[in-house]
Amino acid sequence: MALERTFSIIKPDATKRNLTGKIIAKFEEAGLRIVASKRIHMTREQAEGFYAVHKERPFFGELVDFMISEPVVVQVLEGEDAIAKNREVMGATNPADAAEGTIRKEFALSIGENSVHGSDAPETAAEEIKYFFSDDEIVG
Ligand code: IDP
Repeated sequence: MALERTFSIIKPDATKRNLTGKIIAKFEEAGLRIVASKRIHMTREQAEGFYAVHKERPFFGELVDFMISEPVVVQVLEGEDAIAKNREVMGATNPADAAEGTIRKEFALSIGENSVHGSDAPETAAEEIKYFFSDDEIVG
């Protein structure tokens, strides 16, 4: 199987509780390689643009407020089947439904403050990577 890249965000609830390293360890243990990484404080415009697909959802305002409440760590993860592998390591959106050993089971606080974002398909992965990274920031 070919190498694939996916986009990840370590969300404000996790950076605030100093869980960045523990979450990165989960990615690496799953065979995902971090080929780009930066800590940023998203602007409201950036967060609204990133989550534009959810703008009609009732939780959109709450989600944007949360995503700009603290810094986040945006990353590109590379590996075989990286998109599915990352979704598996993340666990279900709602930590109450997440499997044992997943990031959201161990660390997430709620369905909204759920510690990580990960792309859900090749098209969104490509778009999301481009939204935050230029080609020269990704070192495979
Ligand atoms: P995903 O992050 O597992 O792909 P999505 O359904 O795409 O889940 O939702 C995007 C993000 O929106 C979630 O990770 C979570 O932070 C937030 N979210 C989803 N559902 C709710 C909700 O019911 N209340 C508050 N926030 C939510």
